[in-house]
Amino acid sequence: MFHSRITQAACAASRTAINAPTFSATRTFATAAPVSSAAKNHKVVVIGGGTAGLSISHQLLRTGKFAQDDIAIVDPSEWHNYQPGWTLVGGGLKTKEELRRPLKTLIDPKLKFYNNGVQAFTPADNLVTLANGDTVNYEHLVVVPGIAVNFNSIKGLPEALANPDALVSSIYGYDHCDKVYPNINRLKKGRAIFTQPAGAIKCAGAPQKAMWLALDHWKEAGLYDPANPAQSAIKISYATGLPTMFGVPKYNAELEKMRQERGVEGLFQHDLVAVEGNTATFAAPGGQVTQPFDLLHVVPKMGPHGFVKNSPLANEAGFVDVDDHTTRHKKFANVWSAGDASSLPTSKTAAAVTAQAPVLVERLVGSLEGRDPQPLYDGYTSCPLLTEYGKVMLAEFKYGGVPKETFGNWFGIDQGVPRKAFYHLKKDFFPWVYYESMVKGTWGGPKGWRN
Ligand code: UQ1
Repeated sequence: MFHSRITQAACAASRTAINAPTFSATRTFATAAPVSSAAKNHKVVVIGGGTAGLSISHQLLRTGKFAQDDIAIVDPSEWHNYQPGWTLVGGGLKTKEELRRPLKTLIDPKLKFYNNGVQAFTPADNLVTLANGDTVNYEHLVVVPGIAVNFNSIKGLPEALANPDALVSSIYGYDHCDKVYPNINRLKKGRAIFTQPAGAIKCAGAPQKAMWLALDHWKEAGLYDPANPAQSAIKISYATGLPTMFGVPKYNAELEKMRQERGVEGLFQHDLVAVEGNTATFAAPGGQVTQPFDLLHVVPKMGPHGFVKNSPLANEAGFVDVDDHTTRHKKFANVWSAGDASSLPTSKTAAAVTAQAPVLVERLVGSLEGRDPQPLYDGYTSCPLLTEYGKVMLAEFKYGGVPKETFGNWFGIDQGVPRKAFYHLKKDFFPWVYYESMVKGTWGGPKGWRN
């Protein structure tokens, strides 16, 4: 076989690490805090040490215009996860442990690191209150804490995920992503349902990536025949809160064709609300619908962190209210945002950050120096969509759902066609370049390496 999958034994072994005492997957932004008078002043305070936070902080530092502790990063996490890799964990292609690093090891010593949550923003006073009550002052604030995955948004889900006997799993989280592949292996017959919620999520293509890999696995195991799904041991349904397979018309047409050709039942505008035993309940246009399942892959609803949503920085939906093209806050000129926490109306991916970060950094530094540079973010984002083992459809697009294909432009190939070369980009190159370069501020995505 041309692809190497991790054995079930290795997956099972990795599962024991879930309960390792040193790890806490939940980003706890505590609200109760002792009063403290400690005040710290920084030129730039960056909220979040995720993909956007690390890229932006290090790109700022690499301009050479900042001294020791001029820039601070605030994040309560102990670990940094390469989240795009969790689909590969779901497919048995990587372990979750190899995708994470201790956050502090990724932060340049020239940056001040507050390993703490945020309690409140007071932008009128250029001040952030940390979870421990300390206050931090800034000239410019970059708010990039990502979004929260709300497992509690679906009744019965936390219990089902925690139950080792229930074939209910999710690639959306460190604690659960390594339950996905063993579950796929365990299912020998019956009905598998893969869900996607209505509303904004990280990487809108990932819910179906999990399904396409599972389908391919069952096909190889002789349990699923795409040409004859009715006679197959396993039946597959895709239940999505959205009206289509994908939000961009060009790629949606290919994926919808693929769904039909592969015999997958489409339950559109079906938004999962509850899991109970072997029954899933969906909110659908005509009212609630229940569906029996033998295996369920769930994508929970996601939304802004409370400390962003309940702050003066948020728009009505709770995202940091920035201009679509400049990444600058609409009301507070010294506040910026990018990535998942931002209001930027594009698909939430690491690829989007490769295009957003340089715009934010150039404009912020220009502003500190009294200049007004004019780079614009065009909405670029990408979804390397695994359609089977060994093939990826590299969807790349900008605002308006308009394709902006890197390799289409260079080599004249159609990225609507799943290809082996893109599979290796997704599985091997992106995880490597991410830790080697992107978190250090030297990766420009489709534009290649930057200084
Ligand atoms: C990218 O730069 C990147 O970051 C490492 C990804 O990781 C998740 C991506 O998925 C994509 C698509 C890019 C964009 C880069 C190229 C070369 C198309």
